[in-house]
Amino acid sequence: MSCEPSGTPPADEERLTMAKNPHTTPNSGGPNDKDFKTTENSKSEHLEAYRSDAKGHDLRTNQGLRISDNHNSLKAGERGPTLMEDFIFREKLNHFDNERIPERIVHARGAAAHGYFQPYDNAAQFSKAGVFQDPKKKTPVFVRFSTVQGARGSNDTVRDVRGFATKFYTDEGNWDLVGNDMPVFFIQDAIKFPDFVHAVKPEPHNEIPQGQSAHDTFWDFVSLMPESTHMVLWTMSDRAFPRHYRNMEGFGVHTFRLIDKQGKARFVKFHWKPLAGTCSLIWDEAQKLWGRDPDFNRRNMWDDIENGDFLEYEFGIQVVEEEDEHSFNFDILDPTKIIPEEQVPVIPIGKMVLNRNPDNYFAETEQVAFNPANIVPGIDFSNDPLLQGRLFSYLDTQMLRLGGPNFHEIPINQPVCPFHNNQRDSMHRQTINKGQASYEPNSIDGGWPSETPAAPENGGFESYQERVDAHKVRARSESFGDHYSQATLFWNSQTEVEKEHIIAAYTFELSKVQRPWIRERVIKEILPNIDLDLARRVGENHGVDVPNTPPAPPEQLGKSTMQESPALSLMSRLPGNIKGRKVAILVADGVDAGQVETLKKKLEGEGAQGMVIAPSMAPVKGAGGKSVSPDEMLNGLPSVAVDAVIVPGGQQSVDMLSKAGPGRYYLQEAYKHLKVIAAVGEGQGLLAAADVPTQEEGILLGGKVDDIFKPFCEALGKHRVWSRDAKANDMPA
Ligand code: HDE
Repeated sequence: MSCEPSGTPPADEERLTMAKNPHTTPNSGGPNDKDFKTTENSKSEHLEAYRSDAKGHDLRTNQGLRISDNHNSLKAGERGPTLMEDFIFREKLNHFDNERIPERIVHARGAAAHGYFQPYDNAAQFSKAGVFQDPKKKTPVFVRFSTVQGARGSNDTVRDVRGFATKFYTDEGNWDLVGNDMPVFFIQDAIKFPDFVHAVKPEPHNEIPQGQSAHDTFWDFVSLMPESTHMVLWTMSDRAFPRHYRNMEGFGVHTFRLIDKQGKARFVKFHWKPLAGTCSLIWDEAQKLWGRDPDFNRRNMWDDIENGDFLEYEFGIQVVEEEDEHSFNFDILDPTKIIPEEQVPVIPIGKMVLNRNPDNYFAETEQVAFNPANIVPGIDFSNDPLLQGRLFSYLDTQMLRLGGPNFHEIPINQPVCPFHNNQRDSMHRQTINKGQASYEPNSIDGGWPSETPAAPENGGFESYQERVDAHKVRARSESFGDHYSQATLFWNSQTEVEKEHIIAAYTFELSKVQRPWIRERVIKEILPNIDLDLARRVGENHGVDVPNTPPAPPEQLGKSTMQESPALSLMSRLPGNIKGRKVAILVADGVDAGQVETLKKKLEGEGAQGMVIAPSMAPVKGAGGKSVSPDEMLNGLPSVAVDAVIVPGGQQSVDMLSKAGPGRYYLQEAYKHLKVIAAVGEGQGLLAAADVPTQEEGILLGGKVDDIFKPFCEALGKHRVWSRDAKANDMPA
């Protein structure tokens, strides 16, 4: 049977003209060093040479041969064996067989976007880095968000840390800020990283569980490594499943250095503050989303960027003068510690906007290679032993993952400024280096490429000249000995609702641990050092008695100088508006189409998205005969995927939704997940049918859209109806 593609191919002449398009090769020389300046679009302009658009082109082999039949392999007779000679078939299969590259060892699942960074006018005083000098200049960035534990195909909404890695394509080379959405880490010394990762990853004998820390090896390791306690507590909080990447904070974690034009160095912590506020899912919702929409976070980012609703973050720094290095009750080089914002405020120094989706997931998001060692003049490292280890690890891992040392030539990894050196050859070399001399100094090629002096006006990189005078030892500084005081600070800074969620998280996670001695070790030997009440509550849920005093030695308990740091609660940065929120408008035949239209418009006016949800995708006949087109179906966009629900009027519509299980369930589930619910006119009947209380905070009823809209926006600005939490926990799933 012949199977030809449908559609009429273009006439021969037309096809030939289109195919004459000369194929582009990357400009290996790049722009002239001296004249070079990035623009906001320079990364996309730079990638232009590599973009391949097959529209209007003939199908050819990789050697350029036009293919006449892409449906049948070459056989000895129509029903005979395939011939070895079929080089077209073999080339195609061979390329396909080698399509996959090793996924990242950690942070395998990710989603990314392009955008720009623009400094405010106060940034240059802290660092001579070009990226901070001109408030009018936009530097292109590429940001990849990720989960840590799961494989590339795992779920988005698992309980995990999120990676927040930013590549700034600056005029002076790439600066990678490879951070996370939590400000501390599990271990203090990089030599423990393979142990930690082996413990958290799916267990080696059966590769279970995927994307989870709720298993024996993780809890075994962390309960034997008290330094992990602070970070584990963060991961037991709702921060571990953000509502949207736009609602996450980002942190450089380590202390770095900034160097100003005079050569003065200051210690610094880097922060990303989401302009849309901090919002998380709740655990039951996150779990349901594993099945309902495993791509929840990446889909929301993709859709929002396509809709022109961009992700925005403010970049901020905490600055510590060198002479104040030892003025804290912890060591600023210890990556299990934060510098509380109330102690050293975060100074806003710029803004980042993510406004363009990648063209190709593999070429950009998968092949991007971040490395904390990629810095530019004006930024430098500290001696944090975790950071020092990372400076080795990232380059090393790219060799295997991206197949050799030329991965910097992959378009997404190339700096946008020119780069020339005497490195040569190896796998997949793209650059065709001209000239005879690949060494320096040389007199054959005029001495090029040549060094750049380090003085600020010249731009050559120079490491900060820190004095180091010490014995070579394998040891941990005593100043890293406090493992609990900041965990206690985090716990004390949570609201009651957040504390309840943390207790539930420890209870759940430990319920998945098979070995009783590991559960007991966590409950008896770790949790009481954070807070006795936390330990008792988790202990009660596991039938384990808890000591009356913290069992850790005093040096591990540390001494906190602060009782609370309000900045550590997600509630301190609620959005306050409804921008970017998804609101379900539940409809069926007979709905008041006028109200639906008004609601959609008003929501759009506030920057939110009103999604019309109906029992099926068939057009809905409105009460007055006007039809309404559904955006999604009740079980296509379930309540777990939206932020709030509104039920408009129309008796027939409400009767239909009340009769149908999915209609009632939509409201019940939204109620359980603390969502704001509003009903207009007859819409109130659906609340009664679903047994959803009507006289409560966060339930808004009215005769007209105008009656409910303002209070609806105010309630949704707080993200959820927190006062409902205790009651909702008792509801059936
Ligand atoms: Fe990473 N980490 N890491 N890490 N990390 C990797 O690099 C490593 C650490 C972070 O979207 C790997 O290209 C060591 C802290 C992010 O591509 C690898 C240590 C923080 C990403 C690696 C750490 C991070 C990675 C795996 C302890 C927050 C994903 C693939 C010394 C500040 C970047 C790769 C992306 C990825 C090593 C600890 C963040 C193996 C040895 C702390 C966001 O090189």
